[in-house]
Amino acid sequence: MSTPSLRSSPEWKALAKHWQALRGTTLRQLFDADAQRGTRLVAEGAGLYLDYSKNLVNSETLKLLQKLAQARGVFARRDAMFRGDKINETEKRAVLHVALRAPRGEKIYVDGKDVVPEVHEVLDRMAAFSDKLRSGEWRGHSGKAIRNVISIGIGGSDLGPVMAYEALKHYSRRDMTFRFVSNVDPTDFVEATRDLDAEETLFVICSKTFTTLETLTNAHAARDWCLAQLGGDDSAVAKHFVAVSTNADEVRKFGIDTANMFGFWDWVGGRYSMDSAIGLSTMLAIGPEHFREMLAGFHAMDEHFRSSPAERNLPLLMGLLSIWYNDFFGAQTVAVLPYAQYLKRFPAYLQQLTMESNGKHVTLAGEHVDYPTGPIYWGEPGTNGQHSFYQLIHQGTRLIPCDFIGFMHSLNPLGGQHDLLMANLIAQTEALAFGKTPAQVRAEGTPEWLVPHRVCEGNRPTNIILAENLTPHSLGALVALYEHSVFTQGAIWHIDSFDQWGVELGKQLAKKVIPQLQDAQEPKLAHDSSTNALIRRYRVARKTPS
Ligand code: G6Q
Repeated sequence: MSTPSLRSSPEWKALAKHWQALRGTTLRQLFDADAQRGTRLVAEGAGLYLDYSKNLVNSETLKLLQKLAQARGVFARRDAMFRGDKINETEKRAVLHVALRAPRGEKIYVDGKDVVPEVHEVLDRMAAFSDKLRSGEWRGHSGKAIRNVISIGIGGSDLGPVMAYEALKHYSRRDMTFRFVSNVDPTDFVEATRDLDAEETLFVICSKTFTTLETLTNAHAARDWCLAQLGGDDSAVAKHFVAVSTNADEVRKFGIDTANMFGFWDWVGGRYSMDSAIGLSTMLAIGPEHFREMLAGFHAMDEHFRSSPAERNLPLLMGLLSIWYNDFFGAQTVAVLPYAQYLKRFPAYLQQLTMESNGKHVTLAGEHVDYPTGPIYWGEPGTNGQHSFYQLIHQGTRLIPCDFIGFMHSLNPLGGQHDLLMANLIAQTEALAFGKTPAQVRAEGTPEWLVPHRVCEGNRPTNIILAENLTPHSLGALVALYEHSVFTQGAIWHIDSFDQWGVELGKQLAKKVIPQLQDAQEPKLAHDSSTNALIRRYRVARKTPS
């Protein structure tokens, strides 16, 4: 794909000129000039409400950003994704996480084959297995029902399941234990299993490739742990291990019966896979019906993204606003601040989705970009963050656009606590937008020398995303909102949001060093002097008892 330079396009130049004109304007002025702004710059879709009025934009900005989207082919690329075209150009793959939540009967073709029936076949198998396990019909090797599920995976094969389990804990089986092991640090596995009985434990090994070092290492540790408790009988593996993978050969080699394997496809990227069989642990926790509700939430947002007009299209608006701050204001990060304790892993999940997707330095044509791409996403649940890093957002020297996420009702109502939570969300966005002027600070009787310290300049932009309740449906819609916002940004930058060559490199790197740490013979080291010294130091320590 040949890429006309982004920065020299008329749409970009128009935005740059507009930015020059708008940059001195404050949110206070924008709100004063338009009494309806807070109800005008809002949009709704798939059960989510987006208030984007507290952004440093006016109608002209939005128009110009939409023109940019049009000129950069965002809509054509979106349609190509939904059609099953191979838009992951560096891996020559379709990008069809949207097919994972397509309703039965919809048709989406990859290489001439409708993939929707296969998706539902796997979902049905997952549901049948979940029902069996949750009802106690599926028994462990010694005949006991399964009460503990440990999902082993890493990156895209872990972050989604962990996040979804935490987010939907309210809907989960409370008489079962669900844990997640990802790190090759043995502590992760040991802590996850120390109080469990292997007779009642099922391992779900999640790996698209089934070759990932961390996951395979932990899977072997799990097998040893299991067999040690179950009398060393290899046939126990069939009752205590299932696999989620695209690689049947490796699954078989590991010793898992492929009858206990749940497949997915190369057109599902790791970070886009929580709604594929990678979400088996989610389904085991919340049950097939809730899982399907979650898929319906994803699908509702897909349809919204596909068919809503640009000015009311939530993911498109969020993606364009992100471009506005990242590329024109020079903002380097975005804070994601869920006012929901259940979403405590949501920022970590989003870090992978956003940064692995759009952390790219060349265009699809292989040219070095001359504009900043993917911003850094980070965050913590509110109100906790208010007592730590919000200081920098309010009064620091950096511009940090924030996404505030909240729910109208609590799943755990307790006195007026939910009101306090939401009051904080609302008040923070107000304070960030409008700050506290010197006059306001003085009116509080503040001595003059203290006034500059207490002034908050405001003008800090925020998106506010609200849903009625945290449900499987709203979680699905929320994740899809970010997926498509990431897509929009990547499409504007003309980068491949669906490859991850840097991650692939990481997978290779340690392989060379491992034998150099472990070999009995002193290895011949030809790294740089720092790496050589570190390896030697570790080898010495390794021989010394701790
Ligand atoms: C996701 C990435 C990466 C991947 C893990 C695990 O988009 O490719 O995070 O999910 O490296 O890979 P496997 O599922 O193949 O073990």
